[in-house]
Amino acid sequence: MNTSAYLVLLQTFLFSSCMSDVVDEEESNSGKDNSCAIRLRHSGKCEGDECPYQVSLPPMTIQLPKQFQLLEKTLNEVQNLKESINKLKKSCQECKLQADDHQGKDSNEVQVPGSATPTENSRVENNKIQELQTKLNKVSASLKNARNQINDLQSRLEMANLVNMDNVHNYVDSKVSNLTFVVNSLNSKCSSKCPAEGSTLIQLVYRNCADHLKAGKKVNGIYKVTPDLQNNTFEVYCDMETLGGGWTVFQKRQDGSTNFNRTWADYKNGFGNLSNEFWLGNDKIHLLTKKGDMQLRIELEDLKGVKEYAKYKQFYVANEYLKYRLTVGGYDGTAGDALLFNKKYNHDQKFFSTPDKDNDKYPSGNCGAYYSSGWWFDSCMSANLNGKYYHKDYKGVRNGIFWGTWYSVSDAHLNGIRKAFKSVKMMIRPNSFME
Ligand SMILES: *[C@@H]1O[C@H](CO)[C@@H](O)[C@H](O)[C@H]1NC(C)=O
Ligand SMILES: *[C@@H]1O[C@H](CO)[C@@H](O)[C@H](O)[C@H]1NC(C)=O
Ligand SMILES: *[C@@H]1O[C@H](CO)[C@@H](O)[C@H](O)[C@H]1NC(C)=O
Ligand SMILES: *[C@@H]1O[C@H](CO)[C@@H](O)[C@H](O)[C@H]1NC(C)=O
Ligand SMILES: [Ca+2]
Repeated sequence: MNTSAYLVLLQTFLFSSCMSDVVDEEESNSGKDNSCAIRLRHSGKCEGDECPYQVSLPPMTIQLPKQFQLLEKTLNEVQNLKESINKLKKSCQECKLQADDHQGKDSNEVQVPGSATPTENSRVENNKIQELQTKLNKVSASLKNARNQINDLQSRLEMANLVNMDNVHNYVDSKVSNLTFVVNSLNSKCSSKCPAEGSTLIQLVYRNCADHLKAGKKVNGIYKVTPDLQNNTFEVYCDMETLGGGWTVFQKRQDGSTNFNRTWADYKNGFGNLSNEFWLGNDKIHLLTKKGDMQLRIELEDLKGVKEYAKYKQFYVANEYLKYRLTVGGYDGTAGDALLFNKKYNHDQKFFSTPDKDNDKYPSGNCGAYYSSGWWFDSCMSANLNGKYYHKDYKGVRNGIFWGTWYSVSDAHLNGIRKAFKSVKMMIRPNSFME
């Protein structure tokens, strides 16, 4: 079991409907039984402000050690957040009514452009949103603190390896994403309906490039994203043009300026230059894909300028504990399905390997070292987009950028000549995104 699993327990308890739902209280009476699968309660005597807790997750119970006083603090802050969201919601409705009023009156008047000053109402709205944002940040920081404490408990809880953490994980993720969704939609509803608020749409959390696009950003470039409130905000490159835009790019090759023959640590944290060639980093790719609804799009261009693409409906990279295992499927495109080539060469469900870390399926060597690349090697590969950048076709070890269904493994007529590629791009976008 890993660290995030304990955080999951914490989150589950924070966001589970047992605490009554953050926004829709009217609906919380119904379906109480199945929404309340996980419980956390005091168990035993407190010593000072340290109380033992017990998490019940039928059919098992986990006894948590005492250092969980932070839970209460975090819980209170979530409670506060809940209240401010409700307040915001209420004032939002008032605001909307006034906005409608306003429109009614306006129909007989001539509006002078630029003369409208923000009403008292919208200023109040603005403050509320800022307040809410501050609170959200606080809760996020508090969750990070709680995680540190939970880290200390990791080894002891490792014994209790009975829970199917995937289920818990999914349950919590859907709760958290729903909360974020509700906050975001509430927020955009409010600021778009308020008079004189203009086109400035304030968003609390941008999870990825698709969120930035929805907020009106239409220019390719570097943006900040927070895919997971418990983790950090970081920069990504957004492709806002291809097929409606909203793509978070996590790999780019175009001129060979960045060396991809790198260590596990480099692939974990990312390397290169977001404006040019880079690998975003496996931890970040994990955070971006963990909600499980990302599609992958790969764009390839050969030295003659011919362009092909491969897209996959499903794309998920697990965390470091699971060696960044790849889940990929649902191919469509023109370049061929080189990731799931055949029984022998299949990159789905393979671990990540680097020249200094052999997690591959090849028993007598390290594919990462042999092909100078970090990749989800099988034994070894039918695709490797992190290979060496060659400026022209080459011979010898096939350690260049490789996509086995385009320039095939068995192209006899190529006479041992390896094809080089001019550019490669790997990027993701939520499946729910509407073009
Ligand atoms: C998200 O929350 C809303 C309002 O509480 C609810 O109607 C909806 O069913 C929830 N969706 C999911 C996927 O939980
Ligand atoms: C990759 O790096 C290793 C270790 O630094 C080095 O021995 C090897 O020659 C490099 N491969 C290429 C193709 O540059
Ligand atoms: C990244 O690349 C851009 C464009 O090539 C360049 O202007 C910038 O200085 C580079 N940044 C770093 C940190 O190397
Ligand atoms: C997310 O948090 C984990 C645990 O603290 C950390 O190992 C990881 O590097 C973080 N990821 C990012 C992208 O900051
Ligand atoms: Ca091996």
